[in-house]
Amino acid sequence: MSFSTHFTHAITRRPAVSITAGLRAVDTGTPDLALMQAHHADYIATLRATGATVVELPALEAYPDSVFVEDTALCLPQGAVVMRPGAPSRLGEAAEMAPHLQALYRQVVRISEPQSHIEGGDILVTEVEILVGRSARTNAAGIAELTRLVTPWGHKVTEVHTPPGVLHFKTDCSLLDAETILSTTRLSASGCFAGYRIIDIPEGEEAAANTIRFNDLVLMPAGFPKTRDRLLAAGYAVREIGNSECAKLDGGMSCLSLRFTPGP
Ligand code: CIR
Repeated sequence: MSFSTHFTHAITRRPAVSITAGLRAVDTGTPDLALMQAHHADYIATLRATGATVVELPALEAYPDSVFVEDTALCLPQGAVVMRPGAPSRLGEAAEMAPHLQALYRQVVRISEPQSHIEGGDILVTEVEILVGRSARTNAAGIAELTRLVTPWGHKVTEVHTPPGVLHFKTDCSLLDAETILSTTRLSASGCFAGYRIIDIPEGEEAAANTIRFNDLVLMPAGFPKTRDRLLAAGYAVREIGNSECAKLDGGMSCLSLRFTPGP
């Protein structure tokens, strides 16, 4: 079973009322909390339908973006790494996540150097390496510190680049199985996925690139029929989840959970 696609656990956090103050690159309207909650419930039910245990943490009003738990940690089979988000308003979210990881993992380590910044959205874990995109949120010091922490666990970190103007590396790509990556062409054109099979996002549907392979399902945002049909034709079991409200805050499928199998 691939550790990069199959998991026993996920952690999510309920959206806060303060979500309306969440960070966004472009203002496309105020997110509707009730609709976001309905989408979030569907997302959690879909994760659970695969047989996984989903921990639902309470909303954190002090952190408008805290529903996007992925950015707070990197979860690996050997242990968890607590991140140091590059967005100042999100820095405290990582400390809020740490005790929940400590409850499930024997080894929890931290990105701790003051100059280091790194967010989970910039990290794509595949079966053979950990790709980390430098971005406005993730810097070289953060990647270097992550490398020092996970090398003893047997992981290889490869530094890549998040395209300019794109929030996170995984805004533009996702792992579909041990060999296959779904990617926008603006990202894959950089050559960062050499050696993998690439499924291209159809032109105009770039916002569908952030999906998650979670056990036997691929969760993707609703409203991107060309991408859905391409994934179905490739043989994946696809579930479409409403993402209109998170999209207003540049969030997608991966951002909403930490996915992992705690080590022995
Ligand atoms: C932010 O700008 O940090 C949030 N509004 C969106 C975070 C999305 N997270 C992710 O892609 N992993």
